[in-house]
Amino acid sequence: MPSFHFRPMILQCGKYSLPLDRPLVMGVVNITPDSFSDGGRYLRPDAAVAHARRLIDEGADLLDIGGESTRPGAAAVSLDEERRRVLPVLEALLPADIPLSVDTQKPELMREAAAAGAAMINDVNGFEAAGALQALAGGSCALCIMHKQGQPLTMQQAPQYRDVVAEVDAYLRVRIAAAETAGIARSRLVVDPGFGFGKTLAHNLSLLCRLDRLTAAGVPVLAGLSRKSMIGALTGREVGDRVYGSVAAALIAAQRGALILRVHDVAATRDALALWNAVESNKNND
Ligand code: 9MG
Repeated sequence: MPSFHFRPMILQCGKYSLPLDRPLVMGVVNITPDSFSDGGRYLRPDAAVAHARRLIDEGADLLDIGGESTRPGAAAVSLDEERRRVLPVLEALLPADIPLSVDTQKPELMREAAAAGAAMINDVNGFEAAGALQALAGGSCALCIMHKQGQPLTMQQAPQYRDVVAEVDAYLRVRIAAAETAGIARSRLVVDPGFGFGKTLAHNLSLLCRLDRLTAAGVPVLAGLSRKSMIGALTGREVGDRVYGSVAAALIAAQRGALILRVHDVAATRDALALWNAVESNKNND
């Protein structure tokens, strides 16, 4: 935790300027029939909005709304279908006055979501699609640049790295530079190692252990570990039963410098962070 005199990074996130003086909790809102953790539960817009409001009540600092599953092997969704799922939920949540992120890989939807009031675009494809960075260059919304190896259909078959931490770090730095070249200020950028996206358990553990290395690029790090297969592999638990493991993983990520935690279980994560924050703040009294 930063000390009292520490000047926090500020993330420009649409109309919000978020001081990153403590890790923020990003609640996941999946409007998909097939997400690995909660697929189909919130496919109807009113169910998704009600779920989002629950996450806000639990203390979410921001929400990530997605209309296309990114789990390994997931079916692609057309632009029209993704738009039909995401935009009504985004619009219904704007009055909640909380930064809303849209998880999409499609430049057209990035542009439409930003125009509709999204404060962040979260792209598991690192804004590599033609026109993705340009779609956002003129505005103020934040960009979460995530690393993945391969494509969702096959990415978990045989991921390989010589040095996973160095390679992910190098990729993220290249994408930061690409965003800056496209005219996007560094203060709008977030990076993410992409746990589970073309990574074995050993790769995920190396990245979590050395997350501090990724913070050195000077851009806030987002970590998404919640309910992932890595937690299942380490605890032996099914996806609906991974809350404790997910909270532990989020706390470890925060301790290693992650400033945004993408989670399904907002209340549980907030409680764990409250304890950590209290202990860390107490250091200043010593
Ligand atoms: C959409 N999505 C699923 N997992 C994710 C993760 O780990 N990070 C980000 N940025 N997005 C994710």
